[in-house]
Amino acid sequence: EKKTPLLDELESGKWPSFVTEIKRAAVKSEAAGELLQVLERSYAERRGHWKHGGIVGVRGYGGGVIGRYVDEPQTYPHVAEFHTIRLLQPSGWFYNTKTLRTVCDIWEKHGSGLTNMHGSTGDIILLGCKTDQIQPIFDEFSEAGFDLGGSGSCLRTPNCCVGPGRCENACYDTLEACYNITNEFMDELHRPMWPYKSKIKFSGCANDCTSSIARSDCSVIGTWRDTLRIDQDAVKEYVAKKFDVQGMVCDKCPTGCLTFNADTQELSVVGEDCTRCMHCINMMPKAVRAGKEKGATILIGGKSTIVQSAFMSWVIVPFMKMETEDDFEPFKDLMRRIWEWWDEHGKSRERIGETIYRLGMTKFLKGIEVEPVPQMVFRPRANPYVFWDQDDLDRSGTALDGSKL
Ligand code: SRM
Ligand code: SF4
Repeated sequence: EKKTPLLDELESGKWPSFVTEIKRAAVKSEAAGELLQVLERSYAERRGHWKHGGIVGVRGYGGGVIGRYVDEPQTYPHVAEFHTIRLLQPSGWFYNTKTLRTVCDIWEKHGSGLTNMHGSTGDIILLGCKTDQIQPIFDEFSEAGFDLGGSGSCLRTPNCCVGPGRCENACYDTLEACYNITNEFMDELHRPMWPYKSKIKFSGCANDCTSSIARSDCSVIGTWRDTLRIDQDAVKEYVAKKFDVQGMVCDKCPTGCLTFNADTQELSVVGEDCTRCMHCINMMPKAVRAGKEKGATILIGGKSTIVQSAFMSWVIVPFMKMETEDDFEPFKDLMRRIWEWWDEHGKSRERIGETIYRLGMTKFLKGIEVEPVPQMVFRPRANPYVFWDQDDLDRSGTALDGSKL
C-alpha cells in the first residue's frame, strides 16, 4: 500500500473525511486505491491530473454522463477511464434503505463504488466507471426506476428544498412542483440543445434553502400575497421570556413595516410595505406566520462567474399560484417562452441572465410576453421599465405622491 501523507492530514480533524471513505472503498476497489494516489500526487504537485476526453454517454441521451480520464493512463490504469454518472434525484432526497442499497449494489457491480450524495445541483453522483460499463449501468438503473440527470447545454436536474416534507414555512409544495416540472421537461433535460446550461430551483419561502437566487437560472421562491398573520397572545409570550421584539424584529425589518407597542405588547404590520423576507417569521415563528394566499415568486438570471460575472436572479413574476397541477401550467408555458427567446438570442456559453444583461430587460420581457411591473426593480421610481402616464403627473412634472421623478 502506497503512502498518502498529505491526504492523511485531511483525516485528522473531528469531521467526517472523504479520505477515510475512499480508503474504505479502496479495500474492495482498485480504482478507489488509484484515485487516492492521483489525488496525493495532485496535492504534492499542485496541479490536477484529470482531463475531459471524447463524448461518452448512453443511447438516446445527450447528457447525464461526464467523461473523465487520467492524464497518465499507463501509471494509473484502473482510473484511465473514470466517468461520472448523474442520476435524477428524488424530490427532497427521500429514500428508503432498499432504494439506497439498490443504487449502491448496481454501482459497486459496474463502477468504483464511490458516490457523492448529493452533487450540489442535486443529482445522485456516481464517481468513476469505464466506458464499456456506461450502457449496462444505465440499463440496470432504468430497470430499478431511475433516470439520468442533466449535464451539458441542457436543463440541469431541477432541485428543491425539503419544503412541506419537514418544514412548516413552505408556501407551496416544492417536492411536488419539482417532481412534476422535472417530468414535464425530460426532453430538455436529456438532450442538450441550448447555448449553455439552464437550472431551476424550488425554494418554499424566502429563506431560500436551495440558494436558488445565486445558483439557478430560474428561482421559484414561495411567498404569499395577503398579509402576515400575527398571534398577539404568542407575541406576549415572547415578551414574557424577555425577547427583544423591538430590537430583534422591528428594528431589523428591512422595510420598517412592523410596529411594536410596548404598552399593549402588540405587534402590527403595514401589509403593503412588507416584502415577505421571512425575518420576523424566523425570529418569532410561534407568533408570526405567512399569509393564507400562498404561491411563488419567479426570478430569472442567477448563475456563477463565467462569461460576465456571478449574477443573482431578479423578479419577473411577483406572484404565481402553485397549489394544484393546473397551477404549474402557466409556469411551464413561461419557461418554454424563456428558453425559446434565449435559444434564439443567446450566444454560445451565455446563460440566460447574461443574454438579458446584454440585450436588456425590455427586449426580454417583450420577447417572453410578460408585462413590466414595479416589483421587477429595486426602486420603481428610478427604473427604466416603468413608464409614467401624463395622468400620474401634476403640471410641474412631479408625481402626484410628491416624489421626484
Ligand atoms: Fe459545476 C463546470 C462539477 C454544481 C457552476 N462543474 C463543472 C465541471 C464540468 C468542470 C470540470 O470540468 O471539472 C465539473 C464536472 C465534474 C465531473 O467530472 O463530474 C463540475 N458542478 C459540479 C458538481 C459535480 C460539483 C459537486 O460535486 O457538487 C456539481 C454538479 C453535481 C450535480 O449534478 O448535482 C456542480 N456547478 C455546480 C453549481 C451549483 C448548483 O448547480 O447549484 C454551480 C453554480 C451555479 C451555476 O450553475 O452557475 C456550478 N460548473 C459551474 C460552472 C460555471 C457556470 C457559469 O455560468 O459561470 C462551470 C464551468 C463550465 O460549465 O464550464 C462548471
Ligand atoms: Fe422551509 Fe423555506 Fe427552507 Fe424551504 S426554503 S425548507 S420552506 S425554510
